[in-house]
Amino acid sequence: MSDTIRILGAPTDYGASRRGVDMGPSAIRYAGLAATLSTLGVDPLDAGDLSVPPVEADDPGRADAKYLPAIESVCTELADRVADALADGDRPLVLGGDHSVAIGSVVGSTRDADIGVLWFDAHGDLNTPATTPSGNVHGMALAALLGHGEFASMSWTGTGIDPENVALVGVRDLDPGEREAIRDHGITTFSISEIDRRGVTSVVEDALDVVTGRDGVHVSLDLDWIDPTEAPGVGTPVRGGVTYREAHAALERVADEATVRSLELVEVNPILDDHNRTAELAIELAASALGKQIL
Ligand code: B3U
Ligand code: MN
Ligand code: MN
Repeated sequence: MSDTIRILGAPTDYGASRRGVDMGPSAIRYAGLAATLSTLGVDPLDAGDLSVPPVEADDPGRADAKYLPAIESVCTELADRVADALADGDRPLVLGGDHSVAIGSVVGSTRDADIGVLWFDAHGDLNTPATTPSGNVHGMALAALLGHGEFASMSWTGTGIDPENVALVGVRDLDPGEREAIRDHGITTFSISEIDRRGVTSVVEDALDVVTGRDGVHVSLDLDWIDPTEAPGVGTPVRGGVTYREAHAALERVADEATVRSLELVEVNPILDDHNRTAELAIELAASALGKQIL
């Protein structure tokens, strides 16, 4: 793999109930993404944004999976763009957008490979249209990738990823149907309480044991994983997240122990942010995940 990071913006908010995450890619670029990546000795290649029709122009359609056809079209294109980047030897860095874009990133990343998925999130994103409390597809992205419920019959979400190669880290807000999904499908899940008890490094090492040893790892970083005091600019803030240092420690372990094949930064909402600090944090954490050295 070359040292080029191919930046792909996916400015969507179809999967979220609040406007603003569609501006995430701009906010992250404005906060200095390319300059930070250059200091790591990698070559940032900005491939621009996918074209996404404005949400106002579309009807949400079914209440239990809002904007699903629009999400399908964005994710189908994103999957191709991610797979193309990898085929050219570049590493894709996807900028969301709400977390539904992960359906495109992971489908693309897994197309010609056997990968693990590390999902850092306050939420489980394991709802299906049958269990969702909101109808928002960002709360279903991981379930879609694992082919749960109705997603089993949708070809555009299919990855063939084994639930054994997935780890969910730092969750603190699960819906009843998501708890059932974790139990029924045996998804390795580390709650925020486990991080409290054992420390983030030990938890992330266990998560890495689950997801490594294949063609690399896809890191899906939902910024709401971090405490809202540090990351206020997210669509659905949940109190009690990981601290700034814990977040860095976690992603530094990922860089040390895994081959990061693809990465995504999602749910940055500049409308709700404080002077773009959540976008800045997203960049810093990407740098840690890509092997930034302090000394
Ligand atoms: N679990 C809830 C809330 C939620 C999920 N992801 C985010 N919020 N960002 C749902 O709507 O599925
Ligand atoms: Mn999420
Ligand atoms: Mn979340």
